[in-house]
Parts: sequence; structure tokens; C-alpha cells
Amino acid sequence: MVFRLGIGGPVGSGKTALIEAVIPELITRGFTPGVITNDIYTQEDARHIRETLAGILDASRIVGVETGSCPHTAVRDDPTMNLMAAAELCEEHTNVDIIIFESGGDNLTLTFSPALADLFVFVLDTAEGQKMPKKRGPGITDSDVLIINKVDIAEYVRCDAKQMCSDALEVRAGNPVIMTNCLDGVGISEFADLIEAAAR
Ligand SMILES: Nc1nc2c(ncn2[C@@H]2O[C@H](COP(=O)(O)OP(=O)(O)O)[C@@H](O)[C@H]2O)c(=O)[nH]1
Ligand SMILES: [Mg+2]
Repeated sequence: MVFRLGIGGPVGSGKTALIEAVIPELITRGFTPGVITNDIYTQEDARHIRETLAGILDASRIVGVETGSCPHTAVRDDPTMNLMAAAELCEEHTNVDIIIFESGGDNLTLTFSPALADLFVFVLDTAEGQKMPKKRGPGITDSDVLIINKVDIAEYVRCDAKQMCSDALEVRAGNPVIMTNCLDGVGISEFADLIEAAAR
């Protein structure tokens, strides 16, 4: 059984960086991951992950899907392209036990089809503004895990990250919020704990 993780969130919030940070941690914990990225016109994120994780994750385990359409379509409305990419990945690498899907960057309304993801992770960052959790949207209220990334730069963008976190917790009915710095690894083992708990 392959566990599937869907990572969505606004453009630039740090979805790719989160994947690059958590994969080595998942490998250390005994997982054999694969990654599928969604970009509208390119495979830029797949290329970035291959480069960052060179020597850690084999390039053939990182697949770029060019959706050619709005990210919602490819991961929520009709996930066929992603389901096919996952099937091919698992055929080529029969030992893959966890697949991380990165959606194309989008606004607050993105969600993953339950046909595609077992665990839905939504990524915000402090530079988008402290106000974001108050604006709600299904990623913020209903995701299984909400990440508030770029805690390292909060002070420079006049964002009170702790307040942002408590505003988020208030609308999430007890579901977790993790504060991260994906470039330095802050919060990543906490994130891996939640993945491990859900996957096993
Ligand atoms: N300072 C800081 N920059 C970050 C962090 N995470 C990602 N970034 C940077 O933010 C930019 C966008 O990140 P990326 O992962 O490509 O975002 P995506 O569009 O959501 O996949 C890149 O320049 C990253 O290096 C973080 O925790 N702190
Ligand atoms: Mg990305």
C-alpha cells in the first residue's frame, strides 16, 4: 500500500522547499519515497528537486506533470494525469511506499481529491501576511496539516508568526499547525512525525 501525501498552497509559499526538506528525514525513517510535481507549463519544480536531492533521491523517482491547465483541475477535479504518473512511478520502482504530490501553486481555494491524497497538507508562509488564516478557505480550515513556513523572515515582514499560528488553530477544529523554516529544517521532524503517524 502506497501512502499518498498532497501538498498545496499559494505560489512561493515553500511547497517545493518543504518536500526537499522532508524527503531526507523520511528516508532516514525507513521510507522509500517518490515525488510528483505539477506545473502548468514546465517541469521546473521536478528539476529543482532533482538538483537539490542529488545523491539522496534518484532522479527517476521525481516526476514532473505538465498540467497545461489550472492546478485545481489536475489535483482536485480530474486527477487522471497524476494517477497515471503515480501508477507509472510505482511500476518502475516497486518499492515506493510513499508518494508526495506537489500541486501547482494557487490561491486559497485549492484542495486535493481524496482519490489522489490520503493526507492533505496546505502551506502558507509568513511573508504572505499574518492575515492569511483569518481569510480561511478549505486549505486553511480543512487540511490535515497546515504549515506556516518562513518563520525566519517573519520579523522582516512585520508578521507575528505566533499570532498567525493561533489564528489558524482557532479555525482548524483541533487539527495541527506546524511552523517551519524549510531552508534550515525547523519544524521538519515534527512534520515527519505526523506523516509517519498517518502512514503506518
Ligand atoms: N527565508 C525562507 N525562504 C524560504 C523558505 N522556504 C522556501 N523559501 C524560499 O521561497 C522561495 C519559494 O519557495 P518554493 O519552495 O519554490 O515555493 P513553492 O512555489 O510553494 O513551491 C524560494 O526562493 C525558496 O528558497 C523558508 O522557510 N525561509
Ligand atoms: Mg513549487
